Amino acid sequence: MGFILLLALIPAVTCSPVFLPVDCTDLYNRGFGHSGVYSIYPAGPVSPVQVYCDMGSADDPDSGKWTVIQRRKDGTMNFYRGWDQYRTGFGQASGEYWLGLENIHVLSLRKSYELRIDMEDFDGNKAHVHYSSFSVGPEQDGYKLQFSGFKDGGAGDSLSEHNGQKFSTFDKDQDTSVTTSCAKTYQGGWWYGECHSVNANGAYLWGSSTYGIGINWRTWKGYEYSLKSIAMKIRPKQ
Ligand SMILES: [Ca+2]
Repeated sequence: MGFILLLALIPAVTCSPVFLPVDCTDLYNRGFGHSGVYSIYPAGPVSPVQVYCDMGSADDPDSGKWTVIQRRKDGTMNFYRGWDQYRTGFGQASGEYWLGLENIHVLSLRKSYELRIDMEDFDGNKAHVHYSSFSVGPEQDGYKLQFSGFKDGGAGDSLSEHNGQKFSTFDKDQDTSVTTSCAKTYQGGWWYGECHSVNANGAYLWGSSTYGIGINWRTWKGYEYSLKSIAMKIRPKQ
């Protein structure tokens, strides 16, 4: 009798809705309003991914809901890594990390995103940029970066040089420079062209940068200054 009752209950249990947030905006809309580390499921229930959610501030409800896809803040994580690591992601969601090209690509398939990049120097000055659309293509096309709709928050449009570029690492040169491996020369993994105006995954150098190898943003601090922090974050277009 008890056995039959149990069997009768199973369909009801397996059919109950499970909350599988695709991104931080889904979490925010379910009432998770605090910034911090959460699990998201861009590729479905079997592959949770840890991310940092920038949920903004309570007095400005429009400021948050951002899914952080890249973050540098203290130099604890080495970003000079090969293709496999950039493909799958590395680091700690509570600190410095790279979400992974495949995860970012899958997110791009699920929703239409906008992009914001926040940065800070070692004197406490802050700047940002905003793009109204952002996506990363499939691996067979080199995880090509696509964005549009620039809005300046003081940093300038250095990223435009990287629009449409494939991703390169020291062990996979897909940049447009025929004479050099940009990833090797500038010590990062990035959508290098010939070679860069932004080197967000370059070496962490606490300010003064050897030309082009640090965390550079050319139109804000130039090639000889490495930023204190930089974070790339996405959220669905409103
Ligand atoms: Ca090259």
